[in-house]
Amino acid sequence: MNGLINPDRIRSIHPGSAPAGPVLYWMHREFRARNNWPLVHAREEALRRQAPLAVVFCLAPSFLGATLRQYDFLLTGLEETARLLRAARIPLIMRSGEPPEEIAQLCAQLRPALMVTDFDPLRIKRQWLDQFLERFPCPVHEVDGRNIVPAWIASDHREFMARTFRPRLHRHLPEFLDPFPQLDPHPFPWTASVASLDFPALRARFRVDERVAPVADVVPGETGAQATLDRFIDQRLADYHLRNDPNAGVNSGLSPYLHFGMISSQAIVLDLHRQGLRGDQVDGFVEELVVRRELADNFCLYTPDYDRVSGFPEWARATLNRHRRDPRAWVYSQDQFDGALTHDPLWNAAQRQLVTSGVIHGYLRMYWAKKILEWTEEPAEALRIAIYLNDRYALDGRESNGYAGIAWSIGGVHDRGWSERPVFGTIRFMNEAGCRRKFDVNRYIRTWTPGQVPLFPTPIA
Ligand code: FO1
Repeated sequence: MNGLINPDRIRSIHPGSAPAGPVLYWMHREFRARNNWPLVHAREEALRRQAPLAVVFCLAPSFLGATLRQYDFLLTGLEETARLLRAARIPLIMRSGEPPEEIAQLCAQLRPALMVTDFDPLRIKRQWLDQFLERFPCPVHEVDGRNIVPAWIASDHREFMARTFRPRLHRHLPEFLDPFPQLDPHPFPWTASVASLDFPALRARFRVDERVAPVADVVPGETGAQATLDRFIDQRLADYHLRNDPNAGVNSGLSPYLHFGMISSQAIVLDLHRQGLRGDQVDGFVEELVVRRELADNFCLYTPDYDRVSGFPEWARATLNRHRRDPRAWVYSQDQFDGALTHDPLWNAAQRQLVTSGVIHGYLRMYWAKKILEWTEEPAEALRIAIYLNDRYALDGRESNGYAGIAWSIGGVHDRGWSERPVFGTIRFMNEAGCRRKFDVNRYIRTWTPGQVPLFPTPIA
């Protein structure tokens, strides 16, 4: 390899002539200065051209139902990243508005030699990039800063099971688990004076729903992410076999940071190796961190309708269809689910954990989504409600991992058929008895619904 980055991490999205000009990195998924391959590549390209380098962020007026909770987390973390970039003499230019329009206007001023940007398989991000290029067709390199094995290398098609995807990934890992270079100060100073907002001005532009408040006990940003990882490794990893017990409190707490790209999964794995950590607990954690997450990007990259019933595998669509007329013992509206007003104290507790803490425990998220399937008139409505609630309250919603997890629960994505039953057909079933075999359900209910006596009224006839 000629430089510091494996060229397979880079896709040239738009060739075109490269006039002399600065290099820009449009950061919209990997909100970090350290261990960031798109930034490493942008810097290498700027060095090669002896050109200035700047990072640009555009605050979108809305983003998949995000509320103040997620925007506050993102911007607070981004302030720290801006300081780290400034220490490397790389300015963070900030704009607000529709990203394709704003970034194109900025490029019309700066006439960059090259735009580097984050890979993101979500529909909205493909649209941003397409609309940007319609307005300003400049050379664009897309770099996968999210996955250890770039999504287009891991597989060139949709993988239907982790079982077939895992060996592909493990085959490529040695080649892509290379160390990140340090972010040294950039030698070619940024001299252009361009319009850029500051953080108070950005916050003043908020037009988001403020009813979902920021979460108090999670510190946004790269330092908070690293501290959370260190605490997990020191205090919880050894007990990670208890990860399916929501009362055990052994999960890493890293999902909000991974969602906003404030920590790199590759850097986490390199950290584990550097500390000589291995064994079943580490394997279990890496399975969640690498195999499941990179499978989720594979799902969204190769399934354009990843958030629709039509994106479910054929066997799942058929079985759900066969049972779409089955009577539902309970039927709830979006508002009843949102208000944790079902007959089921366990489901209500899971919803309150989501609303209160911005995260829902992994095992319970499956139960939570499956019950929405069971208690709605039809699968499309269940999928819509589950995505709406997850995107509205979860700090780690609005990304491939969330869409794949909900599609697994409701539509058998990355799963197989099980014994047939009403409503679910052969979609894997979960119920409270199953949860009671795994963990202390009453304790979890008490934790998340203080004062609520578990009520079991008679089902709707
Ligand atoms: N990316 C942006 O470039 N600009 C935004 O204003 C923005 C808001 C936003 C709000 C909530 C959220 O969950 C994500 C948001 N993102 C924004 C994108 C986001 O950071 C990435 O899509 C995820 O990190 C994907 O993993």
